[in-house]
Parts: sequence; C-alpha cells; structure tokens
Amino acid sequence: MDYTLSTEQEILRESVRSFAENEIKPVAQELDEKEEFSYETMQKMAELGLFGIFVSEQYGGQGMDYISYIIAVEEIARVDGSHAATVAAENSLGVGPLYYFGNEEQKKKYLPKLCKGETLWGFGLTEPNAGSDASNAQTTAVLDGNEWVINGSKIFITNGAAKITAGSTVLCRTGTRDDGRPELSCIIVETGTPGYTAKEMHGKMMWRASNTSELYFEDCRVPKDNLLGPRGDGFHQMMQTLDGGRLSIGAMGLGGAQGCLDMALKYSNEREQFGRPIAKFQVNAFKLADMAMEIECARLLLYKACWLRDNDMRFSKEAAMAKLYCSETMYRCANHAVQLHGGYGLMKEYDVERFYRDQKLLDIGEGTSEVQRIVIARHIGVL
Ligand code: COS
Repeated sequence: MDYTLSTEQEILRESVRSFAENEIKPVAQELDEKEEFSYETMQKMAELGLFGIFVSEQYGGQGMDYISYIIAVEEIARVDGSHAATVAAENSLGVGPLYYFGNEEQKKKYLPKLCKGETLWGFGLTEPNAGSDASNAQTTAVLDGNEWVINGSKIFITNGAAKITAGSTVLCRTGTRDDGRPELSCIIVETGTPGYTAKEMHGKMMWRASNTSELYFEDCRVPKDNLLGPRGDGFHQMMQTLDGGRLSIGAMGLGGAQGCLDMALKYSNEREQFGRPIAKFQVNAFKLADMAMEIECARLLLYKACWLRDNDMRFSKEAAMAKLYCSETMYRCANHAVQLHGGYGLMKEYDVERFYRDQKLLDIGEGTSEVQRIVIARHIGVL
C-alpha cells in the first residue's frame, strides 16, 4: 500500500497553499464582513488553474486526477471557506455535469470558458420544497415544437447569479415515467434567456463571500437541444454529480479542520496563562492531539474515496462517509479552536470566528449529514 502523493500533487499542494496564504488570507475576513464576492481573487484562482482541474486538456482543463482537485480545495479551505466553495461548486457542480453528460457540441461551447474561469455555472437542483427530497422537484419543462418551456424556481444555488455566470444546469420534470414516478431531465439554461432570472441571496451566516442565488423560470424557452444527455436521466446525473461533489465538501471539511488546528496550535503555544503557554496544560494538549488524530482519519477516508473514483471503482458510499466524517471533524475542530482562543475566538478579528460559522454549511450542503447517513445505511443494507 503506497500512501505517497506524486511529485505533481505535492507541487500543486505547495503552490495552492502559498497562493491561499498570500492572496486569499489577507482579504478573506473583509470580504466576509462585506458579504462580497471577489472577482479579483476569482481571476487569480483562474490564472493558477483551479477551474477545470480534472477536465481533459482537449476542453481547456488541466487534465489532472480527482485527488489533485481535492488537494486544491483542501488547501483553499485551510484559509477560507467562501473561496473554497467557489472553486468546489464550479468544478464539481458547474463543470461536472456538462463534462460528464454533455454532447460534444455542448462541451466545446461551454467548457473552455468555464475552465479558464472566465465564466461560472450553476447546479439547479434544490427547490424551496425539494431539499433532501431532491426528486420531488416541481420545476417543469414542457416540449413545445423545438423548444422546452420551463416554469418553476431553484434556491441556494452557488455561483448561480454572479456577473460572470453563463448559465445553469436545471433539473426539470419533463413527464411521467412508466412506473408513475416523475420523469426528471437536466436542461441547460443560459444567462440572458428571456423568462430566466437569477437573483443573489444575502444575509448568510456562512460562506458570505461566495455567490448564492435563487433562479426563477417563467415561460422560459430554450432550444430542445439544450437537453443534457438522455431525457429522463436527470436525477441519475444529479446524484452522480453529487457523489463527486461530496468529495469536495469533504475536502472543505478536511482543509477547514486543518486550518483550525494550525490556528489553535499557534495561539495556544503563544498565549500564556498561569505562567506557561496554554498548550502545555494537559487539558488543552489533549484537545490538540484529538484534532490531529481526527484530521489524519478524515484525510485517509477522503483520499481513499478519491482513489476509488480515480480508479473507476464505485465510491458513492465512501463519498457519503468522507463528506460526513470530514464535516463532523471540522465541527469538532472549530469548536476546540474557538475554545482554545477563549474570548478572542469570539471576535471577528480572529479568523477562527469565521471558520466556526463556515463549518455549519458542511453539515447541510450537498446532502445533509442525515442524508449521508441514509446513503450509508442503504449501502450496508439496513434501510
Ligand atoms: N448515482 C446515480 N444514480 C443514483 C444515485 C447515485 N449515487 N443514487 C440514487 N440514484 C438513482 C437510483 O438508482 C434511482 O434510480 P431509478 O429511479 O431509475 O430507480 C433514483 O436515483 C432514485 O433513487 P432513490 O430511490 O434512492 O431516491 P430517493 O428519492 O429515495 O432519494 C436521497 C435518495 C435522499 C439519497 C437523495 O434524494 C439525496 O441525495 N438527497 C439530497 C440531495 C442533495 O444532496 N441536495 C443538495 C444539493 S446542494 S448542491
């Protein structure tokens, strides 16, 4: 069994870590405070090649493996959740469905600009009444001649309404299957299509510098050819996309937990109470030891799931486990890290305060922790 990363993966980690430290860390707190998406750091992340990492060079991607992508997300998340969210959502959920299910024409049309970071793309799955129960989507698409007519709405869509968002992949009811269940299909809707509006959502507790939106469709007409893959395959496509997406949320949990440990180590070695650094009190040393151990477990679980994916093996169960465990690891690490910072950990001038808030999304986005447990329980045959 070989646990070593390749030289390319090590170099990638070093370059993303140094970029995150130098370009993102200095602005992260202010952007969070202002609830502002930064087109400047977006541009810099694009220049570093953080979009389309696993897409083949033929479509403008970097042609790297999934583990490389996960390492990149992990390193950004070690410094800031919002920027990691922009990268993760763009790669897994924006680029993913077009790359894996699009036809040649669709791939050539959209992927090169997405991989250059010139455009962003939304993943239109969640609706006001279809969250965990994702297959209960109410948005409809009716074929009228050579056009789909779409009506409905989507909510909580990352990267869905930025100035550079070029469109979204939208899950719609397109009919009824033979077994009586709704036929669900994915349809591409470009920004600027009449009847399609994307609106930014504000007032978030976490990931405040990422773009979150609501999408509205009112008699929105798109060409019949905007169907992504075969009609009726939409839910499978979305679920398959989420399997990969869950690995990137796992990377956010892992990177965020590592960031919490790094901050906690620094602070508790510097901060003195009762005449010695607080890290030297066993009660605190044990917290730090637990954090280090859990992060190691989380990394092994996540990288193993990525290895399965990179080797074309089934990984749905492992993706659910990695997403769940990494999220909960960050939950415990953020809690310990704030505790170790004492009163300062409650103040916005300390990054750990933001990490504590940002963590919560990981228990909810791309399938709640409860949904991950359902997926795992089904895989082991108990549900
Ligand atoms: N990959 C491909 N297909 C999958 C799949 C996967 N990982 N998981 C399920 N499917 C397929 C099933 O095979 C089934 O196919 P058929 O209808 O052809 O038989 C179909 O999808 C429905 O599966 P299932 O019956 O298991 O769906 P449920 O309605 O019971 O839902 C859960 C299952 C709860 C796991 C699913 O709805 C889910 O993941 N919900 C959370 C959604 C989510 O993560 N949203 C966050 C979006 S933020 S970007």
